[in-house]
Amino acid sequence: MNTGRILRIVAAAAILISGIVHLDLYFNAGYRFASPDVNFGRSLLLNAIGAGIISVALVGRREWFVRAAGIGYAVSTIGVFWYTHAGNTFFGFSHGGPVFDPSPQAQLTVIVGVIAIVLLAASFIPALDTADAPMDLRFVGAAGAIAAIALIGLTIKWQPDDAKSVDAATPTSPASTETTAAGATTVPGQTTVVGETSTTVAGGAAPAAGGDAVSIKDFAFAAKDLSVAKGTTVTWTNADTAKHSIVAKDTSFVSDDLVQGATYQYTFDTDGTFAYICGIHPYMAGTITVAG
Ligand SMILES: [Cu+2]
Repeated sequence: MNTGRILRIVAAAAILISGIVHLDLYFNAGYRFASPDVNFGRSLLLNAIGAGIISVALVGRREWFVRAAGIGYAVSTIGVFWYTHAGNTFFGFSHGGPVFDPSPQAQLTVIVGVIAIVLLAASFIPALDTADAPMDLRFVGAAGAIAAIALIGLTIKWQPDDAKSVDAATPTSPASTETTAAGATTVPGQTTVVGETSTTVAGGAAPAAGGDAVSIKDFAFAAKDLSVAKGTTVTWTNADTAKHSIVAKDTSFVSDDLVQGATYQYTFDTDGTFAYICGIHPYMAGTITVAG
């Protein structure tokens, strides 16, 4: 095995890892539904599929454009990471603030991306890129199978987590209702969220009475884990300058992005523990436990 092929195989592994991370993010409701209007998940899926195709091609082929595609994948992936962390919006996703706080997934993606760029760039040095012996097709097939198992298999592995939380939170008795900040409207419940409202409280208008409060401050929910009685309306208030949002793991409630001072309310009419995260910073997590 020559140096060029080793460089390409290690780069292919790095790119495959990046693709798997993006697939994992796709099954993370906070990223997939980072924007209420745009399906950010499509760009995550596209990234994962592209990573799978490019990594298999890199194992089997040494053409310059295959290696260039690998570099292009890594550069554009890191580029989007940088772009969204600079306050810009990509497919409806924005990091939403000037704070540089990459998630563990983002850190891993950047590291493997840099590895892929360096190795593939090195493969353009003629001394390192001696011609391959003809590739054994079984080897290419095995690489393709590994990529397919990693991408499709892990897809299946991660689905039950979403399904589980949906099961746990599916209303069995009176369905959940959503209330506007004015407390006026209720939306007859269904697991699909319809018509929830988040409001910008310009003058600091008091949220509807009787709700339990969760403040969002310093990129954390407080209280992180809240227990309420059935029928309680919980009010989240964003005290940070950065935008945050509330996204139930089962997506039974999803707020718009909340600017500083904005509130979001949801009435819990079903027993259970409801995990949620911030759609912009998915490492921000909390739970609401509802007991009759
Ligand atoms: Cu946030």
